[in-house]
Amino acid sequence: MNSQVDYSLYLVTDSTEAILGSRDLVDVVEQALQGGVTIVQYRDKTSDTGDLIATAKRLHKKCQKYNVPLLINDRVDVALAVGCEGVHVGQDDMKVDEARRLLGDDKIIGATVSSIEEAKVAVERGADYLGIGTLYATQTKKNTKEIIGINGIRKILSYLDEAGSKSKDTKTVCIGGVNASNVQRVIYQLHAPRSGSLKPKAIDGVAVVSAIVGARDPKQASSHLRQLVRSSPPFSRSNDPVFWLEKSEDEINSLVSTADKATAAVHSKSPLSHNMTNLVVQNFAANVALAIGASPIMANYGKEAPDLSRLGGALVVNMGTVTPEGLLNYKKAIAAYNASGGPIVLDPVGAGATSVRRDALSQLLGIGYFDLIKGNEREIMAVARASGFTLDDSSQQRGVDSGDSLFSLEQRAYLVSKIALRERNIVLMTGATDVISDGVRTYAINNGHAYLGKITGSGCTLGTTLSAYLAAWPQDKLHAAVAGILHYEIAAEYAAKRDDVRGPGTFVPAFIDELFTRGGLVSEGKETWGKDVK
Ligand code: 3NM
Ligand code: MG
Repeated sequence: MNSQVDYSLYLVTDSTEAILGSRDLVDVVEQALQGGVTIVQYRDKTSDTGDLIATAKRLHKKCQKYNVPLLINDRVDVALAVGCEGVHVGQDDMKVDEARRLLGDDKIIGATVSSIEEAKVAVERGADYLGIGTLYATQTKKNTKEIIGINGIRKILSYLDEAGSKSKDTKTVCIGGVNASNVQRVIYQLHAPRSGSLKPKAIDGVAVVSAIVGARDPKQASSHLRQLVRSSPPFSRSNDPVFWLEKSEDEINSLVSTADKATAAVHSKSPLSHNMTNLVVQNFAANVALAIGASPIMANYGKEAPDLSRLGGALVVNMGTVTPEGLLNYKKAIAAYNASGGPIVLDPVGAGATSVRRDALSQLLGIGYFDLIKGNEREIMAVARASGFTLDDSSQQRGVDSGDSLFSLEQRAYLVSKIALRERNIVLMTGATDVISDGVRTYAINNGHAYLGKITGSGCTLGTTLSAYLAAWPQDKLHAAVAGILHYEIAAEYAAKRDDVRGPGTFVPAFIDELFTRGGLVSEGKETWGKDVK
């Protein structure tokens, strides 16, 4: 029976004044059933046993009407008295195998876990599904043990994936702070795309309490959640990933023609490039955006973001000067752009340099989806760590400028593609050779000029450039980003070659000119392109 259970929208009830209020729980659950919840857990930590059984019986009648399983939190005796479909046990409750002996093989038994060790034990004892939490801090359950975030859930999913068929078959839901504003992103981030014949283990559903029980209109809230759970988030890629390809001449030619089209699209659409950026580069970034044909706005106040996010442009979050207030502003803007589907470029400037920046980066990765993350080698290594990878090299970044490479090109390509696969986005590691990947397709680009390393803000304004390309050519964001890099770096080459350019100072105005005039001519620089990375 368990294999047929639909865990996708899992309602956990709450009878407290703060969430249920003075309403009748059975009425609220019936409305949630009408809205489309797929499974219900009756969770009541305080009522007397007689009342628990009476309410559970009423709930069971309603659930049966909608053909939805009813589970009881903690109380195996209540489940037995009611004859409902199963129980959910916490770490301090009856053990899964003991509950199994009392309930039999046909009943559903779920367990709360927040670590790999707890998951291992619950699977061994025969749990049908795991409730993994706490995802995000929640007012609903204040005594939760640990907030584990997206990465904590991913670690448990990867463990289950690799620990044998029994653990692989165990279903999973995540719990804690899930609501309409984050549910699509959470599900997206907990579904690694298929790679070859392997289909990595993904979350089977989300469990919510307050987003439904605490809603003014529980029916409307659940039907909205159900619709969100079953559809892709606004930022999801329109095209399915294709597998890693050896790039042929044809493919390179098609990339060139896409690059030209994307460049033309930037000019014709003149997309908004909304920069939340640092004090050092604001003016330069605005000039670069204008030169490539985009419309810049430098707006660091998060409250403006919902309006700006609806204008068809893209957001750059540049962490160059991170402050607590700035972080709150970023979060508001990220939520707004994720909601509208407008692309976001994350530029984690100096991310590895201080604990404040590392912490800010993991907070941002935990609360938002970034279509593209760009940085130098050290910044991308900090991104890898924040995304849950363990790296051998423990060296911390010293400044915001990039030093010599620690890795071979192949290693950099591997790292970038792994992060992109996990984050389901595009990752760009800049350097003498830039490496960019969406986890499946990976390119190395050798364009650019050493002067870019001698002026301030060349990395930041590349981020600005990429935002305009993602907004103008959303149908293939990876190729749009490659086009943006080529436009930017080929312009730098032309500028550096000019007779009037004698050093970094004269380079800057020449670079802006070349960005402006060479904008439509990406294919001209084709002969200088770098080789693809295998
Ligand atoms: N268990 P909301 S968090 C019942 O982490 C429960 O095990 C949790 O409520 C755990 O959806 C939680 O309102 C409450 O955030 C989740
Ligand atoms: Mg419990």
